[in-house]
Amino acid sequence: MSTVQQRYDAIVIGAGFAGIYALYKLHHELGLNVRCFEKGGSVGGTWYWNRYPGARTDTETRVYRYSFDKEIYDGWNWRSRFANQPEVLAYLRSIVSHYALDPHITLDTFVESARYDEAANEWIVTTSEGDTFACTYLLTAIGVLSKLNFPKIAGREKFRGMVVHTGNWPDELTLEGKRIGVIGTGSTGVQLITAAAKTARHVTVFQRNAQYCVPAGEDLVGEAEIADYRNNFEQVWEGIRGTRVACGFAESMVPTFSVSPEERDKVFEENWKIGTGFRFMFGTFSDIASSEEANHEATRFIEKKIRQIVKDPETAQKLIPDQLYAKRPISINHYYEVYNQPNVSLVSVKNNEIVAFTENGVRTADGQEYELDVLAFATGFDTIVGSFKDVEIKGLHGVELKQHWKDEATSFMGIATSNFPNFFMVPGPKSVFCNIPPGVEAQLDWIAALIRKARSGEASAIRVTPEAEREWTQICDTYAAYTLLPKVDSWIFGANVPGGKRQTLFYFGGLSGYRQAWSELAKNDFKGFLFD
Ligand code: N01
Repeated sequence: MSTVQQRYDAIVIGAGFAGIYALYKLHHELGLNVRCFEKGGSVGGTWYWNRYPGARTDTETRVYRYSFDKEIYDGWNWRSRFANQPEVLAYLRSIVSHYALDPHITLDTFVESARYDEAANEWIVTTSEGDTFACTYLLTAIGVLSKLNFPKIAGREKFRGMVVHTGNWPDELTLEGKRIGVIGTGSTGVQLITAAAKTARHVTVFQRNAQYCVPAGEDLVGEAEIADYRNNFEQVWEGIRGTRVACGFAESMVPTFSVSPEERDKVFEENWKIGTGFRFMFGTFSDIASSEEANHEATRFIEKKIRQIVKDPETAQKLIPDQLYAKRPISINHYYEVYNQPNVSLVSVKNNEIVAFTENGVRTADGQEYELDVLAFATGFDTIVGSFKDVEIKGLHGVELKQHWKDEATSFMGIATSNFPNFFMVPGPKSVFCNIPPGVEAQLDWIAALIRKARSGEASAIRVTPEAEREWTQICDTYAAYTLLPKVDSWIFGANVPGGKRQTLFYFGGLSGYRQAWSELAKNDFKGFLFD
């Protein structure tokens, strides 16, 4: 067994949105001695790896950021309503340098294992560099969507072109003048397709299930609007924390069928123009994501738009989903329009899958060959649980996290799990489903409160009771059942990866409900957590 090189109060794994805030919170606010290990060559997490053309946020820039520091908000010179990948990365790097967090981050280092040493009450962490460290508190901030889902297609070695996954896009790869195939039409696929259609010689889209796409809206933010957000910073964020999806718009309280058909269409039309999928799903009417009849009204409207925009009726028909509007909503400008371009073609692989690579491209089950220079997999990720698959984490009595989760990935409050003392996940399974930055801020603010409480009472270990974990699991299942989201297969329920286990991976009570649940816990002396 290798010797411990250094002891820390806390180790944070990952330097994306969650890891950076964890480091800030524990080091700056709690004054702990913290080390953060990041497998990438830069901080940024998702925004470091997902460098494909067209990658950008689809939540407005003003709310796709931290709320903890108004100073940074004031000084940040932003104009894009939806920050693109380099802009988000630059923003995260600016936070790291503003708070002088760099010296606490070790890049290019993958944490391979972490083991709880009960006698010493410390975590022993080993890295890809062969180093061993010890810490009291271990925090994973390894991403919701970071383990690539890379479906296998036979004959890869035959293909003379390039194969990439959007979640690990090579810097040097440009698409200009090339024939690109894109597998997948989720949020990533539609961004890549729309961007590639501008410069590629040809884009062949391999679509399994179509999804409902809503325009993102205007690209730029005016100065008056920015000044308004800056002047009302606290009120804006307080408002956001009181909503479910926390995306910065007023969520509707109006049921779909409480208004006339004409009024319904007017509301859908207005929101189609303003843009964003989340607003279309949650800002139009209160029950689009919970009532099938209401959902059908929204899909009828989007279907009409698709038929109006796409000139070829056969292509339009293929682009119309035959499922409920119940995946994570997509926002994208000019997506349906690209199918009117001669350099874009749509191939349905729903009943005609890609069976093999050939020397020059890929072949579908019907024997048709598609010639390509690049094949891009925009096939998504193994949600949350996948992020833990490559790290061996052992808690009390040497029990492995994977074993602990063999029936279901569970947690209490989405951050901690029984048998794993002083171990926190941001986010872990059954975390709040909402805009990521305010979601992780809420989690880390409370983790910091737990650690503060433990240290002030001289408790050496923070644990979770199995009962609390079971109860939270039930709460999450109950909220999920109120929605239509479990009725379609998607990454939200882990149903997107081959052999993946369908389970409730999120808490659907919204950020407001989640924060409320924490406030009540705090009033109740954090019942469910044990301070030994
Ligand atoms: O992944 P997805 P994503 N053969 O799982 C298809 C966030 N995000 O990377 O629907 C053929 O949604 C699959 O088809 P089907 C955002 O939260 C945010 O696009 O399963 N196709 C689907 O079309 C988003 O929701 C932004 O039938 C296969 C696609 O691949 C989340 O990331 C931007 C296949 C995967 O869609 C994930 O989005 C980008 C196969 N074997 C992403 N396997 C922002 O704007 C899978 N597919 C902030």
